Amino acid sequence: MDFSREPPHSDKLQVRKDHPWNAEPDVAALVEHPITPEELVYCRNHCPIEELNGDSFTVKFDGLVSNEQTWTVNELKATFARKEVVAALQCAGNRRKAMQDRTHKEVEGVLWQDGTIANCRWAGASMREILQRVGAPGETDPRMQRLHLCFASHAAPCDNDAWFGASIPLAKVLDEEEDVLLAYEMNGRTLSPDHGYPLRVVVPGYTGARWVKWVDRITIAERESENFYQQRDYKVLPTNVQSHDAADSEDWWSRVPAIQANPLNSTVASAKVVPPNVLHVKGYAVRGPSGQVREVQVSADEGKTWLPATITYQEGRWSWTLWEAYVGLEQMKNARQGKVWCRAVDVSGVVQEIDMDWNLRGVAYSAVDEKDVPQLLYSARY
Ligand SMILES: Nc1nc2c(c(=O)[nH]1)N[C@H]1C(S)=C(S)[C@@H](COP(=O)(O)O)O[C@H]1N2
Ligand SMILES: [Mo]
Repeated sequence: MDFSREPPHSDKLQVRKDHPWNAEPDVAALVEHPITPEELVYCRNHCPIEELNGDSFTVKFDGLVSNEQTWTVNELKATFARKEVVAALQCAGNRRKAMQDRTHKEVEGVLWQDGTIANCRWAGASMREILQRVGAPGETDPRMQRLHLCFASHAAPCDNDAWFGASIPLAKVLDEEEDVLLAYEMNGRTLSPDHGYPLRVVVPGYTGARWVKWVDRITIAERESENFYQQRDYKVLPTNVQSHDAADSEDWWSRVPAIQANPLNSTVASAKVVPPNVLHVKGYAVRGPSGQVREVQVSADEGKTWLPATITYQEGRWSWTLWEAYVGLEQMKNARQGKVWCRAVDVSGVVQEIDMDWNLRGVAYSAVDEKDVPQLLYSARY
């Protein structure tokens, strides 16, 4: 792989892997901003990053459409209205380290902490409108429930495949309320090379791996994307699959569905002592498949009692939720060994589970978060 043409990256991130470049922010700094500033947006790559030519770059729509089309970015902007959506982008590997620490068992993958999430204001063309223009099967078409929208990027060869690809159910895109975009802006500015310039897919509520960056081909198909990252990665393998060799030789990959929606999740991000005896705690939560976060709760007694946190930010259907809580230190047996737990509850009444089983790739970890108070105080940055 050729890493010689990498554009400069944010120096505010902690690098978890150099080639390809993978980095996340400190979570205490992250939760200080409702909309994540670009320099604190994590970056997850399976391939080298290049600054592509935004004037000549094109995206082709094909497959089961009546009217194949190829557009430049300027043509897209001229043809389709600009649509904005605030949505949290999150990697399936977010909190992977917590899974490893809690289950005392090694997981495979970049050892992400809690920082591979970013809440941004995305803008671009409505994918639904584009599909209508190219003559895609409509919502009343009997095939619609079986079809997939496949995204491909041929910008650079990846770790495990010659290109990067993903797919999502066509039904998700055809529903206007789902707000799927072909985006060219992040936080009011042209996308940067690190985050997909000139075009990336935005799939609110779905795992980051489906938000294909540098996307150059979009295809309606009867099958999911054939790409490695759709077929043989980003899956919650059963706990009894203990090694990659077993996953391959017993063909677990084809037996387990690809992760699509994010799980309901939350994290304790920072804490500060308010003298004499109160702990001010902050964190984030993120919605799962059954709706936006309604409530966040914290516990200072390892889950025996839960107190409601105050939600300080939430915007629309797809944003993350920021929260804070004041916990009396006397509620803890001993603040020096104390822990703060948090959990989210969504609008359907679904509550985060206390525990979650280990899986080989350490993906979709969404057990109740549990943080040591001394560690939180040590790493507080606000
Ligand atoms: N072309 C391409 N798109 C990609 C990836 C990639 O490696 N190549 N990584 C995916 C993954 S796993 C995630 S979590 C998000 C990360 O987006 P970000 O780097 O803008 O934070 O991009 C997704 N889109
Ligand atoms: Mo990811």
